[in-house]
Amino acid sequence: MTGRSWAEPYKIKMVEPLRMTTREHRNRAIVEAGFNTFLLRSDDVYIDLLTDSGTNAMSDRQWAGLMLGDEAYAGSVNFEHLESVVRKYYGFKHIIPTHQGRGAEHILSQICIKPDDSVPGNMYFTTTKFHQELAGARFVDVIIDEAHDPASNHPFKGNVDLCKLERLIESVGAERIPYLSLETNVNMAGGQPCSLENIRATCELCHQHGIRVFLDATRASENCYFIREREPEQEQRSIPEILLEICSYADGCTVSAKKDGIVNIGGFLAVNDDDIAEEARNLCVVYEGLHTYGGLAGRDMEAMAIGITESMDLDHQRARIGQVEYLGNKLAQAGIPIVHPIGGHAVFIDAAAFLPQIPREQFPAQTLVAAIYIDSGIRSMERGSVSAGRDHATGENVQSRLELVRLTLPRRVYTQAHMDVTVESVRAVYEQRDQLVGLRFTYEPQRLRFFQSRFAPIVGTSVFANFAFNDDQTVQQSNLVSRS
Ligand code: PM9
Repeated sequence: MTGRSWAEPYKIKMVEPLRMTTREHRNRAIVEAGFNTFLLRSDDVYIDLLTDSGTNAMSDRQWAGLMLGDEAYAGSVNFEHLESVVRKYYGFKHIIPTHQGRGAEHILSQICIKPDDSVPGNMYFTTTKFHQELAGARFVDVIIDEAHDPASNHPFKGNVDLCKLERLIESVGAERIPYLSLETNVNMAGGQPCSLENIRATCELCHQHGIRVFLDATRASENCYFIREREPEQEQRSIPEILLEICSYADGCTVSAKKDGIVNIGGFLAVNDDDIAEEARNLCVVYEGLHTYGGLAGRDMEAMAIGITESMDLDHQRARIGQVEYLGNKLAQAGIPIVHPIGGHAVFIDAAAFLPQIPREQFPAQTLVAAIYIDSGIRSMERGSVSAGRDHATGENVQSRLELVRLTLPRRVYTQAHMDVTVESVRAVYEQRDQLVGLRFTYEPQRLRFFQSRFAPIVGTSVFANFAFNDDQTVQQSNLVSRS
């Protein structure tokens, strides 16, 4: 970026009012939600930084595209548009639409994985790993060590450690590795990119051993932006050029288009192999819908085709990632421990450093998420030991080295003022951090537990030790104050 300020390359045409609540109301709401922000009503949320998934603002072009929805059961023209856009930007031969990313992960895992296989990947993603395990595989993390260190400033913390990968191939044999799962802009590491050089080298090593590589290209265009910014000799290239090169090394990809595809719903699986594609179309019919709509309305596929095209624009990425940087820099300047470098889709707070008095088994990140919500109504997400879940084979809690809170920025939704308010709230909680107490499970679901689990504070009724309220205290609608 130059020395001049940047501004969003769009103006706002429609607004959605936000509602502020009182602290008492929020304390009641988080208790009712079992201290899990996934279980809050969105009406009780002021600034929603839970996720960038499906929460993006569509453009006027995308909304216009909805009106062009061809809702024929079979052979929708919107599918043809989507297919041509995915071929153009990702370069893969076959595309199978799915209702969202995990639909594509399910199909790919069921086709490629046999029981007792090992699937290496550059850090796990919750739904991706879950589908791999459901199909019988063991996930093996082969990301570089720096990815597990919030303070490391490595520019490409998403990179695969080729030595770890070679050791795995030697120990289990290439025939027990159906594919390597290569995530662009690694979510759980803090939205950290992979370098083009590492992607090339990883794919080469896999292919030498006859192992396929499937990208999780959910945030691939954001990864391309970082390659352009940080990798020597890439700064003159466009995002589509870099993306095509990345995909040219791989055998296919799964995508949740709800992220950098800027839509509210949708995803796809794309592959080069004819046999995998045939089987995928077959499974699509079973689990998603006909292979030309994959669980989506025609209008959703149209919005996706346009959204993918918009995500290739450099100014869009500069403003999007620039906003994440703005929030991250302000938090860092305030002394808040965050993951460095600042990632693509979110700022990740290092909850272990923020709350050193709370042991890991009392879930410091889950506690911090609840505390930020109580302070301001800002909703964030735990990305630590709760998300890591239990080992599929032993049932033991997976020891997550990262204990993070994610402040995730939906694309084109919030302004710089919302970022300032967020910084103020995190600072306010930081000033009261000594008062925070940890959490224990009161309900733990068997699968993807972070979505639906419930907690209670270790002592008292609130994660703020000095905040108590009576059980018979009812919160009236009049307690709500609207913010105009
Ligand atoms: N990611 C996120 O908030 C939404 C669900 S988990 C809270 O980050 C990657 C890298 C993702 C992802 C979802 C999926 C699954 C796959 N890969 O949610 O099924 O970040 O569309 O995609 C979420 P779907």
